[in-house]
Amino acid sequence: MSKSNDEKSANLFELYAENPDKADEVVFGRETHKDRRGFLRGAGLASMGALIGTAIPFHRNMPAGFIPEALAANPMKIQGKDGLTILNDRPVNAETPAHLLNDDVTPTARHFIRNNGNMPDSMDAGSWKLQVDGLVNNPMTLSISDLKEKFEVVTERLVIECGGNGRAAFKPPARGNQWTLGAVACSEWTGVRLADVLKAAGVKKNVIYTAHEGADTHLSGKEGKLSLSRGVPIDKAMNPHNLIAFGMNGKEIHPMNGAPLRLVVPGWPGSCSQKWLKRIWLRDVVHDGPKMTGTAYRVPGHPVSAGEKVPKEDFEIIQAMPVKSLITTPQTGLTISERSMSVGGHAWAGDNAVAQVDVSIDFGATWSKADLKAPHNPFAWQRWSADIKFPKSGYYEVWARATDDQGRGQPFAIAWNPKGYLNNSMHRISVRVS
Ligand SMILES: Nc1nc2c(c(=O)[nH]1)N[C@H]1C(S)=C(S)[C@@H](COP(=O)(O)O)O[C@H]1N2
Ligand SMILES: [Mo]
Repeated sequence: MSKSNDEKSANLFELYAENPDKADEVVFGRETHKDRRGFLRGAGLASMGALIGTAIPFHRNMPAGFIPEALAANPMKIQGKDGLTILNDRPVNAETPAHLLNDDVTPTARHFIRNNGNMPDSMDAGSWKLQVDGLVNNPMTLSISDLKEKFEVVTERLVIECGGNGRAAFKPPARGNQWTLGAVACSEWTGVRLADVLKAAGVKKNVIYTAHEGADTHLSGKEGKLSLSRGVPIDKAMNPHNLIAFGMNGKEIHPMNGAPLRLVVPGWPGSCSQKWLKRIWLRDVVHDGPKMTGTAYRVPGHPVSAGEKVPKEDFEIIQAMPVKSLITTPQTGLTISERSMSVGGHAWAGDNAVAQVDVSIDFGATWSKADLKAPHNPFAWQRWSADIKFPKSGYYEVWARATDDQGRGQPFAIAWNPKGYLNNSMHRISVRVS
């Protein structure tokens, strides 16, 4: 297993102060080539350029472990990303404030980033190969043009939410990235159906699980060691809305979101959606890759009290994500002079649809039904909106609560679990009426 997230999250600058060579390696990639004088070359230099947003003509003059001022002043202005809150720079983890997630289709610039390891050194679409093997009748090695030629290309809006979204609200706290609300997005993905590719490969009868591998490398830099390799039961894998995607919002996938090829397995923890996808391996056992075993992406199979120690064998693999909603407009903390206001946002419900959204302005004493739209396609989030009237001036909170088509709603309190997953407690914003 990897080191704890706390150890990993040492600040970029601390890391550079301690060991500049190591820092270059973890920040800019394992294959950070240095010549004899320690100058950064190759993929490492390319990654630095990507962070800065342009090439560095005089890079030969930069000493080892040198942080360009552009990064020092604004440590993580990631090219092609806008307004994200950086939680961790080693590896990069960044979330999006709720009010910047108001679009029906999340722009690439606002799509969160969750990296477990070092980004791959090469993300060249032309030479990319995907291997489909294991318990299949026809093992295949496919280029991206093979995928486009042999299979139907589809475009869908699909929600990806990190299993740890909302962890920051856990008391006592849970280790790991302290996501607040914004490790979720609904971008428009273009690719081929995972199910079509698996059918072409001919899945053998004894297959029970997929295993996904990406080209990113473990933070330790150890050769051949994967940072994360998860899988899903074959039934879930065959859902026609899972995509092997090569397009994001009408363009190529952003490097940090898995270019040039990734899985999108909506409804389940984001970790099932392998980025920089290189291999799909069909297995007759529950996959046991990194972050599949132990307590990773698992919760106790029974309710526990906050802070309780839970034996390992009580943990179960997280499957569908629970029903949830966000208030994306207005931004929390607003002061208004009128007594009425529109609120709105999105709601989503794992493998299910959202049936209803309600809002309250009196701390949950009374609720009124919001207007709720159908999803653009299954697994897209659903727009909701409501007009609110405030009885007098003062401080209010607007709460939103979604209910799925099985009658399951969002709780007020967090269902605490040791690893800080699945916090779907209600989102609330504050409003002052003057
Ligand atoms: N290869 C690879 N795939 C990965 C990860 C990773 O670290 N490596 N992180 C996973 C996790 S935990 C999440 S939540 C999603 C996040 O996708 P995004 O970074 O595009 O938002 O990617 C998943 N796929
Ligand atoms: Mo995640």
